[in-house]
Amino acid sequence: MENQAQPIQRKKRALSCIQPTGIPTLGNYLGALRNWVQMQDEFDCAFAVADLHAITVRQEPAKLRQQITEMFALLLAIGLDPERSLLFVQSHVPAHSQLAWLLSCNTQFGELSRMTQFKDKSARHADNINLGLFAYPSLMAADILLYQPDYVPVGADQKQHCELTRTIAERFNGLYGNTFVVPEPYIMKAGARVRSLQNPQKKMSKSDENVNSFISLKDDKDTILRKFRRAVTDSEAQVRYAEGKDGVNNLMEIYSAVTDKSMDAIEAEFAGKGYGDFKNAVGEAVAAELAPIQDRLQQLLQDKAQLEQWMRLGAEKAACVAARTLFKAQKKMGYVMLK
Ligand code: ATP
Ligand code: LTN
Repeated sequence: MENQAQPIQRKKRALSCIQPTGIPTLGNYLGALRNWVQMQDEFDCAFAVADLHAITVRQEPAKLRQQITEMFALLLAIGLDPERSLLFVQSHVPAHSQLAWLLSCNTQFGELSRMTQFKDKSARHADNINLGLFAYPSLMAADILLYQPDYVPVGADQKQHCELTRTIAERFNGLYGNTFVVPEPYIMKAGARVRSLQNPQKKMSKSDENVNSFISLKDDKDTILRKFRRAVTDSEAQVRYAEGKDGVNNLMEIYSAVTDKSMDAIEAEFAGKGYGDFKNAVGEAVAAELAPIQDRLQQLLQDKAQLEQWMRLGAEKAACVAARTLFKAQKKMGYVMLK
């Protein structure tokens, strides 16, 4: 039938956060941040700097303050658009802490005890196994559920927390009536596991003691070229993607992720050439990808007033969305709501 009204399809929603615990690496960028930029076209997106999560591990106040600002600026520098997406700092929206308490009372001790991140981090920080570190997933569930997203784009390491968020949402909906959208983790394939340049059996990690093992998003061109030159490969001296060639495979994956070239094209490009030329090309390509981001980051950090304005805009918009969900949750649980 002609002219029949079509139901309005709302865009699917996505939400993710990153902790301001240091300068992100090429791994964080290729595995998470870069995908967030692309997702803005297809989804209604919200992205936050998870600064409340950061203090589950001891932070130095002056350094934390700087890292929050830098991480927020970096999100803008990589191309997240504060006019299209919701971009904010978690601690600027009190509803996160408020909903976290309600959700904590609906999260079981046994569930939290099973979280591998809690086990890892409490082993690494044995002198500070605090309540917040244990309760981390119920704050993360609050971050997510407040914005009613359909998807949560994260790396594979966050899947367990996302599953617990689903459990908490389903439990709450079952006990008090339908309140939260039950979201799904959204784990991307390309760049999902960038490996250490010094030990390609391990993932690239910003907390690695060996600075040569990772590319920081703030490394300059010379540093990037030098780190790739030193990257561990093998003695075969042939650029090909194959089992047992973890170092070369990793460099090929990085090169492919930044140039969009296929593995076959890369093998052809470096046929008959040594690793020296190949490593140099990878370094050049990565430096070229990061240079505009670094320039934008420098500019953004020079104008703190403008940055603060973006933070304020994000906080205000986020607070509106979050307040609605919080109100609904409080009311369903039996609280007396003042009009
Ligand atoms: P740390 O190095 O301190 O252990 P991290 O680098 O794992 O931390 P997070 O801030 O916890 O960083 O992660 C931010 C996002 O980047 C997450 O979605 C995570 O899955 C992703 N990520 C982290 N490391 C890599 C990597 N080597 N390859 C691909 N994605 C990664
Ligand atoms: N736990 C995540 C950071 C994080 C997050 C979130 C991710 C905090 N809140 C909400 C997705 C959605 C990490 O350690 N990378």
